[in-house]
Amino acid sequence: MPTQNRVVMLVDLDYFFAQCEELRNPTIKDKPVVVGMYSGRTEDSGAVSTSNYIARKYGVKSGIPLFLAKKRLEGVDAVFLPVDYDYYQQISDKIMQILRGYADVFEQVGIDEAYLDVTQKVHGNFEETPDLVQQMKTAVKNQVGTTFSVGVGPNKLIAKIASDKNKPDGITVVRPKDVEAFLSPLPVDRLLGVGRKTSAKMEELCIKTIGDLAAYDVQRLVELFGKTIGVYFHNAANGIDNDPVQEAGEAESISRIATLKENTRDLAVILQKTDQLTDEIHKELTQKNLSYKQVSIIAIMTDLTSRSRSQTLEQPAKDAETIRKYVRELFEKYLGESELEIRRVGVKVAQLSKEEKQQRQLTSFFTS
Ligand code: TTP
Ligand code: MG
Repeated sequence: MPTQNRVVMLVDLDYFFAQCEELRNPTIKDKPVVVGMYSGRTEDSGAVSTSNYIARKYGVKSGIPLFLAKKRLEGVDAVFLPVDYDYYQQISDKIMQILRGYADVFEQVGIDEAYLDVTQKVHGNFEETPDLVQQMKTAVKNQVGTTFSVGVGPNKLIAKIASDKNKPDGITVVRPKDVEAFLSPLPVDRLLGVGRKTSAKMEELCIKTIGDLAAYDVQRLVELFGKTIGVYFHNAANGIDNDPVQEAGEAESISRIATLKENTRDLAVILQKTDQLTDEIHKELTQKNLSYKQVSIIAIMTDLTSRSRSQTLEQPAKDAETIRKYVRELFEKYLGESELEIRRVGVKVAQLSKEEKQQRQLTSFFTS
C-alpha cells in the first residue's frame, strides 16, 4: 500500500483519568472532577493530572498545581481524587482490546492513545470512516462505558492534530485534499517538536502559523535548525509524514540465551550466567527507553527439551535488580520441580512499553 494513500486514525480517550473515576462512581458526573498527583509533602502539594470538562470551565486542567485548582474551585461542590493508575490501566486495556479489532494495524501510544491504520477496513475511502468510528464508539460505550475522540487523516501527523479539534466524544476527518486548509491557520507550536523555545525563534522569523512555516524556504530552515530538524519542520508543515502505524509494546520481548560452562543444577552457577544475560537485556531496555511487565526464564535441559517459567509484575519496572530477583525466584522454584541437569539458560522480559506519557509530562511540568 503506497504511504500516500493511507487512512490513519488517532483515538484519544476523553479526560481519561477523570472519566475512569466517573465510571467507577457515576454520582460525581455532574460535578467538577479533579484527579491529582499528590506529592505528599503537604496536603495540597502536587499537580493536576487531569480534570473533567466541567472542571476545565473553571480553568482547572492538567499540570496546574493542586492548590491553585482548589482555589479556582473554592465554594464549588467539586471532587478531588488521587491517581489510581492500576485502575485506569485496566480500563485502558479493555478499550484498547476492543479498538484493536477495528484496525488493520494497531499501535498503542501510552495509556490513552492509539493509532489505527484502517486503510483496508474502509477500502481507502475517507467517506467510510465516520461509519467505522461510530461502530467503534458504540462498542466501547456499550462494553466499557467511556467516550473518546478521533482524528482521521492520511498520516499520523494529521490524525493526531485532528483528534484535538472536537473534544470530547468528537470526530474530525481531514481528507487529503483538505490537509493544507486544515493545517495552515494553526499555530506553529501544534507541530510535534515545536516547543516554547523553537516557536519563539520562529516568531522572530515571522513564522506564526503552520502555513507560514510551510511557505518558508527549506534551505533556510536547514541552515537554522540543522538538516534533520529543518527538513522535518518543512515536511510536517506541509502535512507530509511517512511514519507507518506499527504494532508495538505488548507483543515484543527482549531475550538472551547462553550455554553454561558445564551442565548443572547448581543455582549459583546458573545465576552467575543469568546475571550477565540480565545486564545485556537491561542495557537494551535502557537504550530503547522501555519498561517491562513480565520476566521469564528459559531452561534447556541436557536432553535438549526446553522449559520456561514466567512471572508478571504488578507494576511495570525498568531496573535490572527486579529482573534478577524474579529470575532467581523462578529458577529456585523450577529446580525444585525438575530432576534434569540444565545445559543452556535464558532470560526474557516482555510486555514492554515506552515511558508513560503521564510521567513524562509531569516531569517536564515540574522541571520547566
Ligand atoms: P490527555 O489525553 O492529554 O488528556 P485527557 O485524556 O485527560 O483529556 P482530553 O479529553 O483532552 O484528551 O492525557 C491522558 C491522561 O494522561 C490524562 O487523563 C491524565 C494523564 N496526564 C497527566 O497525568 N499529566 C498531564 O500533564 C497530562 C497532559 C496528562
Ligand atoms: Mg485524552
